[in-house]
Amino acid sequence: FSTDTKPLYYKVSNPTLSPSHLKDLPGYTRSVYKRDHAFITPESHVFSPLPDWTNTLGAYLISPAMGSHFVMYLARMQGNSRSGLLPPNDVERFIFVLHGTVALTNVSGSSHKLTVSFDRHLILFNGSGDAREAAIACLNLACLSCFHQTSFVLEKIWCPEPETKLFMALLVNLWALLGIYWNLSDQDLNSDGLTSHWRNVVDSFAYLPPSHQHLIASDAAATLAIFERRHAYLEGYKTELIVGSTDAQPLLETPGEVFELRKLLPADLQYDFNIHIMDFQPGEFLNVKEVHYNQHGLLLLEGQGIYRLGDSWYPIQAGDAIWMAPFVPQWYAALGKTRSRYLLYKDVNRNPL
Ligand code: UGY
Ligand code: MN
Repeated sequence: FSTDTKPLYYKVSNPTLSPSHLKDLPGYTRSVYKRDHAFITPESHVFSPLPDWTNTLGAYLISPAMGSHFVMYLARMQGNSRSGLLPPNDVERFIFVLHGTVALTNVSGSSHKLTVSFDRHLILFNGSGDAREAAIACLNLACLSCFHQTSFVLEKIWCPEPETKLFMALLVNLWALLGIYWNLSDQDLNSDGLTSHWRNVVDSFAYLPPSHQHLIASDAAATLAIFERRHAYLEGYKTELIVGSTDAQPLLETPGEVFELRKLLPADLQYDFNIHIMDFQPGEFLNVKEVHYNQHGLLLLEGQGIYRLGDSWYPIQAGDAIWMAPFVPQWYAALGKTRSRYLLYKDVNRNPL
């Protein structure tokens, strides 16, 4: 079988500082800071030890000093790292794993492994059509997957004999159901039952309610994108700890738009913000030239394109971050040859008055 071994969201930590001849030009940066927006690119990140954390460096990309009511920062856990036990009072926290694996433990002792895996595109190939060979190929796949603590995107099973192919598809899907790193979210056996397609859980996020004691720990290097804000309480409503993965979230309707939208938090009243994952194919763009009261924090996870903010137009690539103040005109068009995916903070469900 063939695999593409770049981890998912790899480009966020390893951005292409293109055009490359500008990368080392003294004093040059693509970063911009204006009254109603900021565009922050990796060459201007400044990391320093995060207060209350051990062996962790942080770079605040958005903070109230800009006018936001939230912070967005990157936390680089360097190995043998721990978060502080408590974020400040009434602060809620959202973490999204960009690289590596962390353990999240909460007060009651329950523990979750949050990881971002290799997004390997896999084509299973069984030339002879022999069922035993097929079983061995599938077993190899399962071992590889566990060994790399990773998962695969199965694109195609190639096999001359329909029965064997069906057998392989069933085996692979069985592992998908059993495997700890695999979580079947979409399955499609086509009409003649010959091909199988499923996507695995490939990333992880967690929402921690305000003042909720928890610990994030990592033995090896890991990078997180973190959003925090002081929770705007609503009487009679309480938020809950949430752990999840982008692929497990349903695709939502986007009337009048073409991008694919997933929300990582429930659209329920208790939550005063949401995190959207927005996917654009190259050539797709926002139809609405949005101007709205909500604030945004954005991290481009994959791809490249042009972001319009107010009267400025920015070439953007994976790893770039944006602060959008309320009412800044905003628009995006995806370019290049690969999908654009961004992570977007948006305050919701509260009267702006
Ligand atoms: O939901 C939003 O406001 C989103 N569509 N905005 C954006 O992508 N800039
Ligand atoms: Mn918007």
